[in-house]
Amino acid sequence: MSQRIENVLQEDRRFPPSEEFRAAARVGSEEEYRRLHQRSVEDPEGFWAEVARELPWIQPFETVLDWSEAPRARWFPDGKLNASAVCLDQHADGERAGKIAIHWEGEPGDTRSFTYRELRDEVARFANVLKARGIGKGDRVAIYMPMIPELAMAVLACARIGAIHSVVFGGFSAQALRDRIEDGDCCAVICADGGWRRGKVLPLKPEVDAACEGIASVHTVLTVRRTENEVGWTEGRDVWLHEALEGVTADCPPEPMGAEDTLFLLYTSGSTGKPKGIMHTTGGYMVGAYLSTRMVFDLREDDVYWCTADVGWITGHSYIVYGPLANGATQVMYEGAPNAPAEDRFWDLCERYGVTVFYTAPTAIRAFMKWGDEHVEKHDLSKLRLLGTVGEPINPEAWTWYRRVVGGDRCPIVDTWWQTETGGIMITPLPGCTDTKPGSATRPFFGVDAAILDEEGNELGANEGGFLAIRKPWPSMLRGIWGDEQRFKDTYWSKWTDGWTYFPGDGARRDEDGFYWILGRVDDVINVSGHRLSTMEIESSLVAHDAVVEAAVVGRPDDLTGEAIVAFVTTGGGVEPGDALRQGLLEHVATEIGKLARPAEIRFTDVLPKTRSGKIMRRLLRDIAAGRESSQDMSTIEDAGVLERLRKGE
Ligand code: 7RM
Repeated sequence: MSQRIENVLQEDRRFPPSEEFRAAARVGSEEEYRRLHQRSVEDPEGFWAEVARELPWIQPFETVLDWSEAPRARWFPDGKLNASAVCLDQHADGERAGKIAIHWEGEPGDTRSFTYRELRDEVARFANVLKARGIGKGDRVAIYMPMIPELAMAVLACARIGAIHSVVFGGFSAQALRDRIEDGDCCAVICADGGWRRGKVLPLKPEVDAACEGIASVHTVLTVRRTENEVGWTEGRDVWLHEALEGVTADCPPEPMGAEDTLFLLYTSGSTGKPKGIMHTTGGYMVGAYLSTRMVFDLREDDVYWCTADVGWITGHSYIVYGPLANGATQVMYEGAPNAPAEDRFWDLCERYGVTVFYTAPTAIRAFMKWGDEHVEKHDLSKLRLLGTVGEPINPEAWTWYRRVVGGDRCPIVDTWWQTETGGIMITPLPGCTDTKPGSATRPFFGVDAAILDEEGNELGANEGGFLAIRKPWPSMLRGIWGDEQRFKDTYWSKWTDGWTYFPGDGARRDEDGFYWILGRVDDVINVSGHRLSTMEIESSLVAHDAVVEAAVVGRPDDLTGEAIVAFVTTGGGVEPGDALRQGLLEHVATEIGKLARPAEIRFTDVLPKTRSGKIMRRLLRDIAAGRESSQDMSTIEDAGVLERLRKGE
């Protein structure tokens, strides 16, 4: 009982899809969702085999799933395919040859577009350059680049020759890059001379040089020229891509890969210790990325899709590179910041390219809210038909703003819950059939057998907060942590004793309609006098107050109550932070949730510490609230100055 998370926030609004949207959607009725979902969990092998057969296999699979060595799953183990052929060749050699795959725009406003045939040829030449450097199947290649087309090409070129890519987000430090190169024992690094960010050139090559210093395994550093930036050069090791491409042909047949061959590693910073190299394989991952993109974004042939994530995160892997391209979609890719040169850059892009499906993160949505409606309203966004969000729980306040101001009260929102480890979207609305509720990721995707369990593994009832669990393997699930089998088992498969129920580390509740409400990481739950409260719900309540833009809630040790609630709050709308507002906020939380959820302390701040992918770093705030030195790995923090400012107390 005491393990449960209390459910304190009530959200009753519902937003059904319009009849028009429903009528044209891939899944347009409740009955159809139920039928398909039921089939997918009662006969997962039958369901996934059908989906998988929609992809072009080099050698068809006969076995669908081998779960005999759980938790290590093998999907389609006797099949062979190549991810770059799935993304490119099937379209380049078919009806989509002349269709635009990527409309790219640099921050300074320069543009490049690639049809599927052009992209395939670029990737094939890129792959030949890698081959000429002796890189081949199973080798690990680190990629450290800005959001330029060559980033997607580098990823696909690795996939084409069977090299395992390990993309490291271009904003990470030299040390973070070095750790990842060393852990993966990479033989090459692909980078650029720099990228554009907020009107300035962000140099990348010096970081690469520092990261590779003294690492014998790295025999090649391949650099893309983007900014004409001066770069250091190591003879023998360093190669310019444009020079290496001279005279290279586009004749590079895709390497036939076993479905269970590793496609990529992607590092996630765990709560403690060194980052985990999450391993994904080729067949299952592609099947998951393909189907989820198609269904969740309800993709149609003429859509112009834009996911604003960086390819350095899993969202960029699955929903910029592999999923949209596997579906033959046209997408927008943008290099720079959302406020460069002005706060309307995203909406300007949406208008000019006629974006129809737009996928972003709550942290961005809250920034747009703060910047003001006028930046959105200046632009014609009438082509938009669907909005998505991912990365954190989205508070109902930001959700309704997104729907009203960006979506013109017309576009459904898909709030998609998933992780680096799950490879693809797991809990999500299907936009043509789900009546959405602001703040809820709604229901499990096809093939996902989700549940809310207590500490002992008992399933909890409606509206009881507990641990989110996944009870069946799914194709795009992680296959391991690079070089650390034990950590893989301990982290994800040992919460319950059966050894095969997946533990994502998030708390959640399921309401009376079977809708899931993600309550945040279970390490973030606060225990006040025996009441286990989700930080997310208190934050949502604070953000619902007119003066609050963003809030982060943490617990600090308290002799009397066990833990006391500390809220870090950023304000907007011209309201002065101070005692009057503090009092107002306490009353607001007391009426919305109850006295028990009232913060013991409210600290106003101009910004919150976030990871580079935009997630609030509550662990760090916990240390600050308790006046402790932080044990956390700071290399993942977006703005290192935040810390000093918070410590000094506003
Ligand atoms: C895709 C991604 C995973 C963690 C996950 C959650 C949180 C992600 C949502 C969400 C509530 C969402 N991968 N999270 N999406 N929480 N609602 N729609 O972000 O590996 O970087 O992070 O992010 O806590 O466990 S990730």
